[in-house]
Amino acid sequence: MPVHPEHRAFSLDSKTILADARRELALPSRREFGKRVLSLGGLLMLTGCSLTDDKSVNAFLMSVSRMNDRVQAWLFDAKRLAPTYSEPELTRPFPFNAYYGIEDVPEVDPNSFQLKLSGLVSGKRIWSLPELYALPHAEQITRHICVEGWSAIGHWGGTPFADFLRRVGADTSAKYVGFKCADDYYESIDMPTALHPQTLLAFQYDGETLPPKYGFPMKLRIPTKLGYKNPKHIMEIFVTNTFPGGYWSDQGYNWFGGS
Ligand SMILES: Nc1nc2c(c(=O)[nH]1)N[C@H]1C(S)=C(S)[C@@H](COP(=O)(O)O)O[C@H]1N2
Ligand SMILES: [Mo]
Repeated sequence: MPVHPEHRAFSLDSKTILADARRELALPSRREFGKRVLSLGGLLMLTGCSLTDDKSVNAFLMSVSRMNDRVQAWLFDAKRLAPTYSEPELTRPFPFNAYYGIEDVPEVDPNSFQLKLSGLVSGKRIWSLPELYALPHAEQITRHICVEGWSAIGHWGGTPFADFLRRVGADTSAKYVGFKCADDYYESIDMPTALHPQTLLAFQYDGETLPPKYGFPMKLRIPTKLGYKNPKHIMEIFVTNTFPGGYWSDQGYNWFGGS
């Protein structure tokens, strides 16, 4: 199983994780949580897992993470704004990151590019880049936080994603918005995050067309979420009620990924 670069140095040892979980629940500070909310046994009953082998430990941890998604979704305040910064605070150079090296960044041809919309969207037409560039424009200077332990302040320009979803007739009562990318990356987000006022379909970095390394032709910039929830090189956007998962969350990272 491919491992996020941060975790390449050590592997996931199910016995250690279980011992940690037991120790956590036994801590005085956690005891109340355990008593009032759930013990490890209670969690096991709820998730229907037995923890007899690595596979069931994985399934158990995944279902705890999905419970955590629901708690995070419930705690998410649709109007609370991520901090914004000023021009002098920009991180230069802004880091590049992907599951591959910079020499393998996908090359998308701007002349033939067509953004595809699918799923629960009434206006399923294709969008060219000039049409997308003509949409209402917004800018933001926000902090991108990567789970690998770095963060950087960047300046992005594009169109507010909530406006775009409404313009194309997306069913905004649906649960998820999913993204397919020009590389093998894919990601999905909950609808309240998709409609958050700072969620931006970004075509620009630092006042210029988004360069290939930062996600040409477009990325979704979500300052309320961790870096891996911000898909670059978006080729298709779909709206669905079926959980689509994501490149890293399907490998054990928490799907909600709030920052
Ligand atoms: N298509 C695609 N999008 C992606 C990734 C990727 O590998 N492919 N990596 C994610 C991760 S983990 C991070 S931290 C950011 C990095 O974005 P940047 O290169 O603009 O810093 O892109 C995210 N979106
Ligand atoms: Mo990341």
